[in-house]
Amino acid sequence: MENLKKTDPDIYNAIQGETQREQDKILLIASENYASKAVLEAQGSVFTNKYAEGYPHKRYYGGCEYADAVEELAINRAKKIFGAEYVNVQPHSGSQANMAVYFSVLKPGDPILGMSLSNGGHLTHGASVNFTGMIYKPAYYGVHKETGYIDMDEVKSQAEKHRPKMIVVGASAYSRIIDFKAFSDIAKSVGAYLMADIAHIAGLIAAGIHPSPVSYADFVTSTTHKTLRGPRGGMIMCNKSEYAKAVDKIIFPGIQGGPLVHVIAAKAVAFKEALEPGFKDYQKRVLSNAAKLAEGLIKRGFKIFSGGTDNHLMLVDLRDMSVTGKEAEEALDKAGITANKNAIPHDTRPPAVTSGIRLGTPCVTTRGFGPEEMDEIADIIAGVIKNSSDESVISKMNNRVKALCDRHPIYK
Ligand code: DSN
Repeated sequence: MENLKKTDPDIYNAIQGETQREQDKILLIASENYASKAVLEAQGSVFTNKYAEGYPHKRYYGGCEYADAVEELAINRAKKIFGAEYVNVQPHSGSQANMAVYFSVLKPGDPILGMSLSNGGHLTHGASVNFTGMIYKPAYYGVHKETGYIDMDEVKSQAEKHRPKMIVVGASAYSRIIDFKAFSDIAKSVGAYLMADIAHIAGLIAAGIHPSPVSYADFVTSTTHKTLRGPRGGMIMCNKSEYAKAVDKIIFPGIQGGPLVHVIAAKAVAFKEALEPGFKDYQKRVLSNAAKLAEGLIKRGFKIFSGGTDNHLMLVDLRDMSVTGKEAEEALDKAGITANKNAIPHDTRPPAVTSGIRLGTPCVTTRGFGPEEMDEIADIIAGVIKNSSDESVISKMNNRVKALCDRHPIYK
């Protein structure tokens, strides 16, 4: 990065600082990952210079032969991974992907049904502060207060009551397997479109270790940077040509201009990596690490919401403890563990405080941590949360974090 260092030392230093932070901390944010060097190289390539409005072989600019090749590779690899007929790899983000689906088949004021944000859903599934809550008429379902599993009876009764034009299934903080077929049956029974937002679990689905919604949902959207381990971005899949046409038109020229060809190139690289045999093994380890971390925390007296995890994340339920989600997040940060506070479904504390923390294992698994490290991390987390105001304990825990991170360098 010699050129950057010379041209802009401030940005160079920030990148160096961030690289060091990602090395020295244990990253447990469930939606993050370490993209490979190959992905980073493609994303940092000359394709950032290229305008390619339109789609392969139907562009509004000349000189798109390499952009076409890149986008076709990305599309074909994504089709192969997920078994979808049509894929649009241009969405700049998961939010843009979702927006394109809504805009392609709904009208302002149409009723929609999604998982509530407070129960683990996502902003773009109808939250009042989001465009989806402003433009459409949202209704919500959630999880059982007792079991923590999605309440399918509530999904059905809400669908029958509100007659949504679209049902959205997917979550940001849900640790159990999602029954896409059951959602599809309900959507069909009320004549609603079904959109599955698999942003969090795309990598698990790609590896075949979480059921896929591709044959059940009318639209499947995702980000590419979470468990899928690609560059920051979005994608949309569907199986009907009329849906694909509508989505393509909304993405461009509807809501986006020139595609980020450098990001599409990096998506293609990530998809190639996802088709390699090692990817399945990686995703299996993400899952076994999450299970081990949950087990380690339960063993040390913590409650995991819904009793455990079937995927890459878990919600640590602090409702019975004196420490809030906010305090836990801050104490963990001091000890070198990066995680986020998260409302527990039916939380009585406000969203800026919360009674939970969300932990995920995609990052730590990528850097090579296994079951032993998971148990040690559980021990460190327990030490920190139970002694959140004791600086000497936090400092000891920080030394243990550093030792773990030193043993597993990133980007070696
Ligand atoms: N912000 C993402 C997450 O952390 O789950 C969702 O978009």
